[in-house]
Amino acid sequence: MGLEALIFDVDGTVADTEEVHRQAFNAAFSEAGYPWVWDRGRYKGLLATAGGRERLLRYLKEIGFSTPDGEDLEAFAQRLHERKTTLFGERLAGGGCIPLRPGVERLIGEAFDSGLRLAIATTTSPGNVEALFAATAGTDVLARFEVIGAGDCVAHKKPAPDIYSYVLHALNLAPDVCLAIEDSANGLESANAAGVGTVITVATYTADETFIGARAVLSDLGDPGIPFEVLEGDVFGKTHVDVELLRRWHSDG
Ligand code: XBP
Ligand code: MG
Repeated sequence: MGLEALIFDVDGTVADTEEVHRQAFNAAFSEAGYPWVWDRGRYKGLLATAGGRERLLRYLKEIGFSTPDGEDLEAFAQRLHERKTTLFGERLAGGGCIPLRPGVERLIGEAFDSGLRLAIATTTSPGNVEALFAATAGTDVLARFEVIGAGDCVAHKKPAPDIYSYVLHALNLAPDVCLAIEDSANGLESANAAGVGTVITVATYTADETFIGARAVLSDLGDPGIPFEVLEGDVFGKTHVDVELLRRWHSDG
């Protein structure tokens, strides 16, 4: 059976967004009058928990925070996270904030033109996905994705397989005719647990993670004349990811 669909993660994979997420969290904290500042080191540790709301809740528990008026901690985290989402969207819409990663727009176009079906499997919210594309490649590029699996449409976020299972179900495809592109160990675990073979393009916050079971680990997707760096795996003589290489990884998997 040949390759039929390509599934993209968003944060770290389509764009290196985590710094913008981190800044939006800090802005939400400061605006609400809390002294919390997540520096890069702290954020790196917190990223082990996928999902911004879950990450914030974990932090609040770690620091032993109690809400001033006895509000439920989860409700508090949800409210503060909603504000962070608004601030994140405003930062993206502000422009000049964050480009798509090398080769992403090209590969979306090539995959679409060659008849591969496209989907997204992400932990972040549908609104954030739209804001990212609106600020970069445009929503017409996002419209090429047949399925957008995002945020709270599943009960358990990555590394659980739920989001990939959701996307496979929506595509009505078996996992063995799909390939995923991810940037993190959490994402790899999620895709593999759903049976989807995965290629990693490492991002700022994930470069030192361990990627057991990935088809290949690359610096990025590369572009013609701007080769990727191969960190692990076989790229069959290629210097950038194209549909032929995706098919090769798929048939050899
Ligand atoms: C990325 C995440 C996201 C972002 C924040 O994981 O964990 O939660 O950090 O987004 P992945 P929200 O790339 O594996 O999907 O605050 O909107 O949750
Ligand atoms: Mg990611």
